[in-house]
Amino acid sequence: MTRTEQAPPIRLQDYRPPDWLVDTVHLDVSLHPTASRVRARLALRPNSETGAPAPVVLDGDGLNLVSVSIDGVPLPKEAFVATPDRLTISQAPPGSFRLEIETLLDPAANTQLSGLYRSSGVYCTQCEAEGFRRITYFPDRPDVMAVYNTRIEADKAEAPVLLANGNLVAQSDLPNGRHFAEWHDPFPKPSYLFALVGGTLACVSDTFRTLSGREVALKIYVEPGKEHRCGYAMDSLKRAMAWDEQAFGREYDLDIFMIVAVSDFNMGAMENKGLNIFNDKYVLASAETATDGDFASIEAIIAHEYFHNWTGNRITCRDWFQLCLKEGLTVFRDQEFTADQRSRPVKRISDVRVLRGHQFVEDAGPLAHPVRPELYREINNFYTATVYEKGAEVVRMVKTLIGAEKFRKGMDLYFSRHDGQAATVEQFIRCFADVSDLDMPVFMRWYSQAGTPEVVASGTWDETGNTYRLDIAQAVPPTPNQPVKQPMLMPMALGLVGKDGRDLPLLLADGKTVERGVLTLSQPADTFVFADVGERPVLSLNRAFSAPIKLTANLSPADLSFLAAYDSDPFNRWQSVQVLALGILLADVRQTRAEATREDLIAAMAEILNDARLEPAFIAQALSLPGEADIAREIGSDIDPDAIFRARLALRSAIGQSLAGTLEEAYARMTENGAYSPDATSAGRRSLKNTCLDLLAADGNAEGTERAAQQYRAAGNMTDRIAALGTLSLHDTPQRAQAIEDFYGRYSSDPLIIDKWFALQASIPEAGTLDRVRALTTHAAFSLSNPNRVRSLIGAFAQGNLTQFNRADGRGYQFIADNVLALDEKNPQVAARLLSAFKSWRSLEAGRRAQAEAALRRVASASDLSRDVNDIAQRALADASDTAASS
Ligand code: 0A1
Ligand code: ZN
Repeated sequence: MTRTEQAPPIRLQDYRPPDWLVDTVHLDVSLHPTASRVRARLALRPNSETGAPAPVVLDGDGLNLVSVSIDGVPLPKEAFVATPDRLTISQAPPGSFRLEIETLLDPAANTQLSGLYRSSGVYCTQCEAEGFRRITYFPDRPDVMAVYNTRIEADKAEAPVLLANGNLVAQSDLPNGRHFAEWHDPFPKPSYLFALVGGTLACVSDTFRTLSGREVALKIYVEPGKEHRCGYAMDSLKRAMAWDEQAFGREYDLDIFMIVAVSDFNMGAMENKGLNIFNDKYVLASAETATDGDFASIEAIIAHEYFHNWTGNRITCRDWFQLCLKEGLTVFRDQEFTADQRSRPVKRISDVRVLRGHQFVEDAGPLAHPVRPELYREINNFYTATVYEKGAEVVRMVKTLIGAEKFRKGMDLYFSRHDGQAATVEQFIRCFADVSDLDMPVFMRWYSQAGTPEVVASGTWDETGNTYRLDIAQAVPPTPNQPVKQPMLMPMALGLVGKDGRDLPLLLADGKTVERGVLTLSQPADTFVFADVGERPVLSLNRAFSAPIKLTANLSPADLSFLAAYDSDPFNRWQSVQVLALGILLADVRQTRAEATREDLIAAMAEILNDARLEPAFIAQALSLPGEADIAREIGSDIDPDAIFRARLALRSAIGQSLAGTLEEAYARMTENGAYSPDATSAGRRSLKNTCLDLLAADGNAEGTERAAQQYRAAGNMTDRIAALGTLSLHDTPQRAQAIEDFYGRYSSDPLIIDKWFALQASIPEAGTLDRVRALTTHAAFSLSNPNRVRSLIGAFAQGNLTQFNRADGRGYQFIADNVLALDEKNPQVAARLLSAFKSWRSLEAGRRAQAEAALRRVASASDLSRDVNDIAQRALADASDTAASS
């Protein structure tokens, strides 16, 4: 089979327990750049659950077998069949036995960055989802959990540091400049959590005392010379460890916890047991090199990987369809951590921005899939916003539906009932159903039905009866292979806001109570009548975004302005400004009249800007309009990205002009001269300051541009410098050219900072950008082999520059298609992610749609495509009414 030919898909309904279990794995790895030898000794045992003796069939991927033996006796050639992708022993001995396999690997040639590879001279592994089979033949599925012992041997000069999961049990020098280290991990784990590292690395050490008083050694390994940039990561780790004890009662379980930062990594980071491996972008930070956003990402990702120790590692997934069991839950946990460490409302707003900007877009296009997919061809393509972000929303809804106390009880039950197991989503939700009245079968639809529910709410006050009637209808739109949907069970947090801004009591006319301010919806249409409502209230619905839905409510511009100023729910204050803005932007794009005027919006913003009780980070969010992708999503079809850009620019300019005085004042007030601190309050002040800077320059006036140029030159930290450069980059002036050149001169020796320079230039919404990006692909600092470089230049262009990727002449699509094909030969995972930039192509206007389709078809018809890219291309092109490609 060539790479392009399609293997049959993997289906959830076909799940069968493994025929063989592995109790222990002894790995003996001898590292060499082009010829690393791996000896694996597996203790295999027939799975009593599956009955009859079965052949041993082990997964491989591109493997080169040297030898195989059973219980110490080499297997004759006719006793097994080995291909690069599979090892089959049809006549296995009865009962348990020891299987020894030797394979030979070429880490230097491994450009896919899956399995064992070299990153800037450091040996490392990436085994999720199916990378372990690139190291040795194995039942590479998460429900096979084994205890691992890993012995690594290497040239001491080349790899003085040798790490693997668990605790170090032995190490010693060997003849000929070689040495070895042996690690033992006592916790049974699936193969995707295996890791080893070897190389020249510096180590930053600390310790953490657990709640029960055990001392854990903490180690962060980085490229020598970068130790001073690990402080924030270490601090975040210790705070995450303490938080998990307090919020979830979870203590760390090994005596050592290690993090290794590498510069070539397909994703953000990986939760290997006791040995997390990170993209160095999410470890290294200092005031001079990293922005407030980078610091926040580091804190969140360090926490995320650490939290996986319980949600993912101690309790793992039965199969890859259950991916959201670990990812959705762990994202929920890291979101809660950040909310507690920083500002809960601001965190909620930024999470919802991400959800709408990525997940809602995915859910509305050809790549839409349920939180738990029922079928896949390439699992690496399902590490998506839907599995992660919508997956987290589903867990959040459980908590909102049953309340914090029962939620904690359910979590405790989950940990005690399933510790050490490979579990399913049903088993997880069952724990909550067992401690509450959660209607589990109906709630499970969140896992099986794709698409963003559309909810329409209408409230009316009856003056004579002093009642308020709320009608709420919901529908879930059709998605690929799911034309018809059932209603969802969702928590609807609400308030009825009285004239003085205070919430009126929520008394249902039927005598039922509204617990914790949350209604439960489960029908296509629900009606609630509230009693004793003595004044016309303003409806504040879906507070804190209690359900991940698209909501339309009968609120007038006056109601929205009122909520923006007075709602006790900060999320809905922000949301009301967004709704006002969206109405104006959509009307501008469609050339219709908006209900709300620009003046309404600007007055609402002014009110927030002048509200001294609000935190600056919140104000910054309220002054930031919906993004171009949000506007496109609301429009839904026949999208003209240029019209969207023009409308948004015009509105930003109007805000900047009308509020100039107030914005200038706030800019001055938020400016600090002291030493940089990455804490949330200081970051919030910078965020507001830089939002003001940008709005003041939106219309391109000379004073605004000069202010940005000035800030660029004087900046004492990366946040202020890159923000100023971002504002300058939107205006084709001599200051921009100067600053772009200056930036490269200052930071050319630091690839992570040059990534910002690439991304910024790739995001310029101007016709010249494509040629600029094309030229930058030949820049000495660029490389198609490094995922961070690819994402910052080509990825930023495709995902973050709506007008230029979607150029009417189709050249943006052609450029991305060319790069997907070039990249596919090196790194299919990253190539497939880049191709998913086409996920909204069907909603474009006809001309662009045709251009995008042509580019997609060119990719789809290329010979020798990877399974990764082929899968995305096929699904993106599948006709909405045609189920052939995806079923
Ligand atoms: N489990 C990691 C993400 C991850 C997924 C796949 C990878 O390689 C294909 C690497 C990392 C997390 O959630 O952080
Ligand atoms: Zn994760």
